[in-house]
Amino acid sequence: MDGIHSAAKLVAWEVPASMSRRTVHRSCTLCEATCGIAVEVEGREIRRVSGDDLDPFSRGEICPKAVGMRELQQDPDRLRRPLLRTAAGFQEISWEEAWSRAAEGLARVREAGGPDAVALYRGNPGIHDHATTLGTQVLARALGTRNSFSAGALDTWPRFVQVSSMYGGPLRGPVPDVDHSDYFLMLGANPLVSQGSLMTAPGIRRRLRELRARGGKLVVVDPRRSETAARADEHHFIAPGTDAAFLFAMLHVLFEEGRVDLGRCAGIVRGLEEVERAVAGFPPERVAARCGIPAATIRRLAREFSDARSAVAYGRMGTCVQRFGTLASWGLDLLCILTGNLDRRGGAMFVNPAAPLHFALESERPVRFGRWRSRVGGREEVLGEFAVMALAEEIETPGEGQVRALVTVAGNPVRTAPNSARLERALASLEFMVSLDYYVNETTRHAHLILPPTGPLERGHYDLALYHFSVRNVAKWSPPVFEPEPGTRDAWQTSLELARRLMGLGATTHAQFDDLVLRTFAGRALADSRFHGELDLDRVVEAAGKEPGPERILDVLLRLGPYGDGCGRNPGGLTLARVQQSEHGIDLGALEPRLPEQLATASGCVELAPERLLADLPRLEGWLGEPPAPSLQLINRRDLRSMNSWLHNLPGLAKGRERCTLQMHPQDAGSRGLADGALARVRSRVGEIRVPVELTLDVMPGVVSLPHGFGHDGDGLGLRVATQRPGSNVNAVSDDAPTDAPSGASVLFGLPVEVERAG
Ligand SMILES: Nc1nc2c(c(=O)[nH]1)N[C@H]1C(S)=C(S)[C@@H](COP(=O)(O)OP(=O)(O)OC[C@H]3O[C@@H](n4cnc5c(=O)[nH]c(N)nc54)[C@H](O)[C@@H]3O)O[C@H]1N2
Ligand SMILES: Nc1nc2c(c(=O)[nH]1)N[C@H]1C(S)=C(S)[C@@H](COP(=O)(O)OP(=O)(O)OC[C@H]3O[C@@H](n4cnc5c(=O)[nH]c(N)nc54)[C@H](O)[C@@H]3O)O[C@H]1N2
Ligand code: SF4
Ligand SMILES: [Mo]
Repeated sequence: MDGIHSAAKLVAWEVPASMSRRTVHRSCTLCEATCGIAVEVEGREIRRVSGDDLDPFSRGEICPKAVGMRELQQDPDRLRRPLLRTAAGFQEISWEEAWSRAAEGLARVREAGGPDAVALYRGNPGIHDHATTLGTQVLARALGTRNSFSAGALDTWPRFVQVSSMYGGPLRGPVPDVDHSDYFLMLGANPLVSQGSLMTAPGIRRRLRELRARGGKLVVVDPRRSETAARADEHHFIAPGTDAAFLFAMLHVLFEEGRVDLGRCAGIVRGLEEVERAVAGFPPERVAARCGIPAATIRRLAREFSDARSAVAYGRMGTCVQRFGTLASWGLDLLCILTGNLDRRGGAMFVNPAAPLHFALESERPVRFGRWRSRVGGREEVLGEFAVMALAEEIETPGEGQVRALVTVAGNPVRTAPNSARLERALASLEFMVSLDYYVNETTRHAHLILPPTGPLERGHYDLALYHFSVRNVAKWSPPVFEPEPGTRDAWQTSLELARRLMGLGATTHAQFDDLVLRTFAGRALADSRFHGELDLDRVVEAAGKEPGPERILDVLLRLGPYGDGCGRNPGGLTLARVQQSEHGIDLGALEPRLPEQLATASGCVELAPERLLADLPRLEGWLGEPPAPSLQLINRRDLRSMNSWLHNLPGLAKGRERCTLQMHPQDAGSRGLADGALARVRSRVGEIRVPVELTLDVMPGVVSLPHGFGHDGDGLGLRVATQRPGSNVNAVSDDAPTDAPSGASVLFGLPVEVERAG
């Protein structure tokens, strides 16, 4: 496992070469790293998947999951045709019948209960496929429901709310300029396993190694000595949920010691005095004991950070899905800004994506939250959605607008959302449910219809969403490796077929509808682009050509983007065709300073002290004032060969030692009579699970760690490999009640649990 590069050899699967072999270069779509892979095929057989040495971004690096691209393509359990649930189980039906039945079933519920009676849930893999990203936008519009949900409230919301509040929109935040940084302070992220998140950085292990090799320093702050922490210059245990306090203490030191220096941001920030007042109450000596980090260490880290030639503070799941996720995310950016490291080489920098998608998430500028509220819980709308914890209550609670039907796209909320048993009961009670998914899994087993997309190597691919977070500006098109298998339909077609029917446009042909969709996207992209006012929409639509499909939209986004040909206004600029000519992808260069044009705030400044964030300070103060809870605190972890709740059905990734263990400090285990390997019962307000204990000094005393995404149990799953080693479902014990106030996101890490010997 040492060296991601050598993993390429591990996963290689060689057979003798033959004349008919060919190699297709493309990107791996299994995580956010977008590594280039070389797929060697013979007929429809995949002979080998390895790193693409000529990909300018990933330079040959891959991780062991890359083999999953082959196994997923070939998995006999992966669905190829639509399934209808009948009394005798799931049965294959024709596509025409499937689309019609799906649209009719949804329309029926909508007619009886209004548009909000149909809910939509979009899962994580949808952002790894441009056709699904764009297609589900069309579907969402056709459904017209306010009951729209995604994995966002289990993941990015605190960061997106903070970034929107400070810079004007969710995709406008900075990413670490890891390749040039001299000091990397990392809280609550484990990129050596996750491969980076909201930081698209293929080969992150190499990048961090290079940072240290050039004299830079990597400091990791995490309640677990993670795989990344183990390779850092320093690791500090921190008590879960105390990151905001820790970061405010560092900021306190900057003010106290006269170290505040805005650098490039001078003159374009607002609210510095408010920040000074806000952190005045957080001297290191006050928070040290609660964080578990000595005051002298906090002071030293603040000085080191401000003295470094360039420095960046980065956090991910551990600073998001915790009790004070938005405040912690705020603290990270403030630390960069107040030390002159925002928009500075080696600091936190802004990406300039070739195919910008800002308009897709920014219905207003600056983005506002809470424009409407959920019916039952009164939860605020965030980026056009409600937190997925509201889904169960909206299904359970009768009355006008009650959710009676659901569409899921590429998601498994019955395993990935907290209090999953409650959500599963709710889904089982629905009148109608449609899932666009590859598998019959814990969620889709409740669907009346499952509509699978084409295989992962049967589609073209562009990392539309992830390139908004890449640590270099890049553009790469991946051609399909194979023609789609006969009898399959792609995600785009299914989305549009459903949308067209739901919009009552049955008389419109698919091609006409595709034109309409193109025009809508092109209009929004044009209004958003630097060519606004210079080009008219007809010209843009005409430039995109006549071939239906999501690639026309991609072409428009590239042409109107910062490097685009402007549909002729900027000859020599990017078009999709030009991107396609570069087999290994195009490097558009290192991140460059982008202030102030990056900003979409009303003031045109970086808002250092947004009202929504300031308003959460009393909650933090109150919590710090209470004595810490006596129970153990549960945090989660990820596994290198897994991806959230899926990929467990792929034999090459499922093998190896048991991964679903409760990591526990010997001190905590001893006092409960738990030996290594013993079966523990983990209990919370919402449920209990049984799981083997793994004793380790790598977790902080008082903290226990479980992986997320397991629990492939119960009836009716079409996962023959995964069900052999089901593991335990952490979300059976994750409480769905606690939230991070400013974002409404779930608190998944740092939840209280009781652990005892299973009798
Ligand atoms: N306790 C706890 N809960 C968590 C987390 C945690 O750390 N701890 N992490 C959270 C995070 S960060 C996330 S992102 C979520 C993920 O939550 P979800 O998005 O709900 O779950 P996934 O496991 O990513 O779901 C993947 C589903 O998509 C299907 N799929 C894969 N590729 C495709 C495709 O191309 N098209 C279609 N149509 N379907 C496809 C798979 O078959 C599978 O059913 O989980 C969250 N939940
Ligand atoms: N192999 C693999 N790769 C993945 C995934 C996967 O499931 N498997 N999932 C993908 C997805 S959807 C995402 S969003 C990313 C997530 O990417 P990361 O956030 O990098 O991954 P996590 O493992 O969730 O890391 C969170 C870290 O936060 C720590 N932590 C927990 N609570 C706290 C706290 O209160 N404070 C601090 N400072 N730290 C805390 C945990 O111990 C853990 O080390 O990974 C992606 N990549
Ligand atoms: S790091 Fe991510 S993108 Fe790269 S090979 Fe592994 S799973 Fe694929
Ligand atoms: Mo995620």
